[in-house]
Amino acid sequence: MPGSLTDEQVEHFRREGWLCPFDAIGPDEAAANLAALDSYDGRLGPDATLRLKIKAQVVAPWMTALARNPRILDAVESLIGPDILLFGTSVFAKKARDVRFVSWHQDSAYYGLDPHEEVTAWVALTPSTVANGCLRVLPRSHRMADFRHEETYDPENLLARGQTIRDIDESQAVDMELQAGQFSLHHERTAHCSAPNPSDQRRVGVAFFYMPAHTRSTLGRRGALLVRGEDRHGHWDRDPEPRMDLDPVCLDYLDRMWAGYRDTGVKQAAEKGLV
Ligand SMILES: O=C(O)CCC(=O)C(=O)O
Repeated sequence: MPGSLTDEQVEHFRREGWLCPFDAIGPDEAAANLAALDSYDGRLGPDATLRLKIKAQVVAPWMTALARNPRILDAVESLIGPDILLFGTSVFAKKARDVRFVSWHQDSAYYGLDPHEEVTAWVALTPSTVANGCLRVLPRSHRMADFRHEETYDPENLLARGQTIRDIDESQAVDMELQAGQFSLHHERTAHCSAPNPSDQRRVGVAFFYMPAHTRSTLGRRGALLVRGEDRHGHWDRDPEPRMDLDPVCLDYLDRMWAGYRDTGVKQAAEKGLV
């Protein structure tokens, strides 16, 4: 498939379910994006990042532009082809000395996508290292059976219901360390997590969820954003695009979609016996 990845990298992704690191934007642009996120604190609640879930690309034009970053899309195109829809975007932020974490989970248990070909590009806006709780993956887990998730509702878990896979062999995990402006890639079925941040440096990243245009929703009609190529299938309505920072129409959409995702995505996981 065309795109920026070598055959070896594509083969690694197909076998292992992850790849990194790649350059997306420079450190200055990462710092500017981080400053924009910080400026939403107060306006979107005490910690704006907690509201920037599942459709966070609608919060501002710069975020939608980052979702369309050609370096990210060139890499993603190598994996899922030229017709690319953005299913969604979530911000994952840990402050310095933050006890919050992300438990082991598979996104495929909750996203309601068929087939499971979604690829996440996790873009670091700060350095993301073992010391401050970077993203960790379990190699080859995307080829294992569906894992069962327990819903813990742990308030320190950054996931909506604290959905957790138990008994992961942590000795096999890979830490996807990144510098600010770099990104990693992981498959929708790859089990992943991140530890608390005991360090003095915060850790902030934006996860973009890309899928090929032929993907169907198993949760009824929903929206997505065409970010490259053509949508010849019409399985998805079109997500709105922000006209300005904190566009009120888009914020309303963001809140409704996040509430719907929490309710129906998790319900479907329960029906499939995954929670
Ligand atoms: O950033 C994190 O710690 C978790 C990210 C995550 O769960 C994801 O990108 O799907």
